[in-house]
Amino acid sequence: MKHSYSLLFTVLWLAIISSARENNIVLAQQTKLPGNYIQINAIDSKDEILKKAANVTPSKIQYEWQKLEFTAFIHFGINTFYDAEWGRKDYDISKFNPTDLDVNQWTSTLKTAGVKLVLLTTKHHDGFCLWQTKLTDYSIANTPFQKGKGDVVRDLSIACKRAGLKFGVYLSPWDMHEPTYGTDEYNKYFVKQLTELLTNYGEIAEVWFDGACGEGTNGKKQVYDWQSYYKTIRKLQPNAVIAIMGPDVRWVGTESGYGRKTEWSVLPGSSSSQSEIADNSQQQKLDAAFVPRDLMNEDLGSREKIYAAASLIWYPAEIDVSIRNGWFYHAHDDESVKSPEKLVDIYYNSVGLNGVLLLNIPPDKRGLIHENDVKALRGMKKILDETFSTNFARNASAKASSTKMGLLAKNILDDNLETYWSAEENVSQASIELTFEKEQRFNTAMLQENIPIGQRIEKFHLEYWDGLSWKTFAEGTTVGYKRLLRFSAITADRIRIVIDESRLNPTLASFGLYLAPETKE
Ligand code: FUL
Repeated sequence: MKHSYSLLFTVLWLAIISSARENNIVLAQQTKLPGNYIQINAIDSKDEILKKAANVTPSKIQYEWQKLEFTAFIHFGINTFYDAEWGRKDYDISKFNPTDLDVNQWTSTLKTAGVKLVLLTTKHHDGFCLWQTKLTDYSIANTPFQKGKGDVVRDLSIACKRAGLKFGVYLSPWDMHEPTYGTDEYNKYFVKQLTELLTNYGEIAEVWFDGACGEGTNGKKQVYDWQSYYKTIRKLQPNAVIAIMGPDVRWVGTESGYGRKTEWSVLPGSSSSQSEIADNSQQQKLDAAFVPRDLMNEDLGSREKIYAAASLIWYPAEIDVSIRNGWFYHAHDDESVKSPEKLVDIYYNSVGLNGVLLLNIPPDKRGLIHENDVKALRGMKKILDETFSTNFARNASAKASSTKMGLLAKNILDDNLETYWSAEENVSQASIELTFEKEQRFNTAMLQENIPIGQRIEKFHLEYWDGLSWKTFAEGTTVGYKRLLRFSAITADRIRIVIDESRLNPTLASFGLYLAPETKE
């Protein structure tokens, strides 16, 4: 999928630039400042910038989304029946006829796997619509499926609700089929499509805009009016996050399932240097803020990056990857469905690296999630359940080297993310010692910062007491919402969490130690 990947990046960058102004206005209305946006002034010292960075926080909808951790993509449509990925503009859509479509099988499979939100490709680049739209004939209404009365968006939204899953829509801005594509008219058409989807199918928790922008029937590419799209979403579904080509959630930069070892949710809002923007108006500075460049860069949020920023924004990472080689179902992928061990590895490197995992599971021509995918998901869940069922740190006694009044170390051991430990103001290095009643054996650790007040930890390590001295058994850089670490099993009755570097005083909302079963990868 290299072609889609580089195209996505190029278009992502260009389109975000063109929409920066409107994008910011929408955000400024949505969140109180400071919140998920802080301006840097030309006179700010490095210390002041660091302090600002430590105080950028997620908006409410960004935080709610982050807590979902594990979400699923469903790529399904006319491509499924043509063995295609990007499709064509002129398919004979009468070929769309799933014989056994069962959205409840999708939701029960996903729910059992631990998924919290399901995102459906309601229209991919080919333009075929999976719902009863009044706007085009190129839809499910003109297929033999359920004699033209079917509506996969309706059925899946109902099934999700029933299963207690959140529901989201992928609507491709690129539309190869729609004749108005490439003209201003198309932007109005797209807003109407959004309006149908966001009005008729209950609560929508995520709207996913792809960066691909190819040619339409007239050979032209579209200039997308992102502002009108965002406005429509904010108005009709204010609790929905707008992802990828949107201001709430960013693309991690690959489609591999692996995030960065150092993953900041606080990013420079613009890569312009302070001197470049110094003469600009307030509005221009705001306009430039949400122009996150270099999303594929290894370093997005280090001190070096934020010192050069014009503003700072909370822009968390979503990590999308398919359980198969393709995004759509192909029978030839049946034997190369990712193994449970590989999926677990992806989980550690996405959810465990301060990201939200968006795992694609494409239903087949029957309209069912294939047996091999079901099996792989079950296997993944079994390993994760076996690992995370017992937290061996749960009953430890906890003592911190520094404690802000009332924000005690023991708060990291309850299951409540709202209670947390904090070091005192101006203390950026601190440790928490945990003592267990008896020796415990573990090979996995979990740390969570209290991100509603910011992401701060830059470097940490974990130590155990071997009877004579403290020995390091794991280390890392950023923590953010969640950091998972795996290491060779340790048996100990005392451990220390050492925060080596932090932007302001560090916090931790949760900590756990677990024993994962041996896996192949
Ligand atoms: C890409 C698309 O071009 C692929 O077909 C797929 O939908 C993926 C999730 O995003 O940009």
